[in-house]
Amino acid sequence: MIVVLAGGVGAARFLSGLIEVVPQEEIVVVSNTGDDTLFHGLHVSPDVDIVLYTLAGLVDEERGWGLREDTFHCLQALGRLGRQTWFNLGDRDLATHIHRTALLEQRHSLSAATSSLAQALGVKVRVLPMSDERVETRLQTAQGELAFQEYLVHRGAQDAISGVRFEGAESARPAPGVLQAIRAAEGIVIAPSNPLISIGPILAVPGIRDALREARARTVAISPIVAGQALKGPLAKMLGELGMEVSALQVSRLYRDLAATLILDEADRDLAHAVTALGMRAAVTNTVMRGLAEKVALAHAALDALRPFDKLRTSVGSR
Ligand code: FO1
Repeated sequence: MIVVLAGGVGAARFLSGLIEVVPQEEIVVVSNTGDDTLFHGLHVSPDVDIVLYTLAGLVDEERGWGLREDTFHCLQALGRLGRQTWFNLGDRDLATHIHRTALLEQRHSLSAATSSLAQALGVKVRVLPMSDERVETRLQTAQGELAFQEYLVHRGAQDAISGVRFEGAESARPAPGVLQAIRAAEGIVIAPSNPLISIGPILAVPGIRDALREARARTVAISPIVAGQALKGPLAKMLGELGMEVSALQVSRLYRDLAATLILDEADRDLAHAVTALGMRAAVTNTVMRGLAEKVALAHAALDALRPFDKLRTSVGSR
């Protein structure tokens, strides 16, 4: 069984390659829920939905979120009523949030709601929220503290950040099955997601970081930074604002206690020795996933990196 720690779009793209290589039933996703928020009274769980829609083959590929060919009539009608419309909830996407919210109101857990959605969408991968309890990613800016979607979508990530906090994390518990999956996994992949605001909230749930530390030898991380730029989203900007280097080497510094291997892009081959000096193995391959062939190749590279070192064909050490 392979466990994947996942944020949104980057993780979902990686997973769409992984399911071509590993049977869905043998994959467990631990999903970030720090982005979750209430819109119009509905519980929206963006990273969970991005992964579910992608695995179901229903995602809008261009945006990376939402459902393909969805319409926005309800949102327009809400706008006419004076309601906020900056978060684009499609008409069919709304069904997901209505169903999840109804289940939560009937005292089902977020895990149960996620499993119900996965089943309805025909997704066989086990998608687990990191926690059934509320953990909210909040960003410190000159405008004060902003909720994650407010920062990212409403304000277009324009504010410089001076800190990140995960409200509720201290008292949250890992969702049922998360720690067991990490302990039982043959391999763990930290997807090419934002380490600060996608993987960070998962690690902030007490117990998860410790379980991962114990599984370090079986863990590989994929750098979401390529040639000093983020594959997607505001990661490069955030690292710079927090005084960190914008490079795959910085990713290595963030994950060195959790993962034995870091997968770097070909463009960052020069950093391999510095990564090794930090105590991680470096595997170099193409990490930019444009089409399915590249996603599948990256999945193979991750699985190769999970094999013992002497079998690691992509590693710099064996060249
Ligand atoms: N991202 C946007 O940039 N703009 C949106 O209007 C937006 C709507 C949205 C609706 C449902 C959903 O599941 C995701 C949505 N996202 C939107 C993506 C989301 O804000 C982020 O990409 C994730 O939170 C980060 O992984």
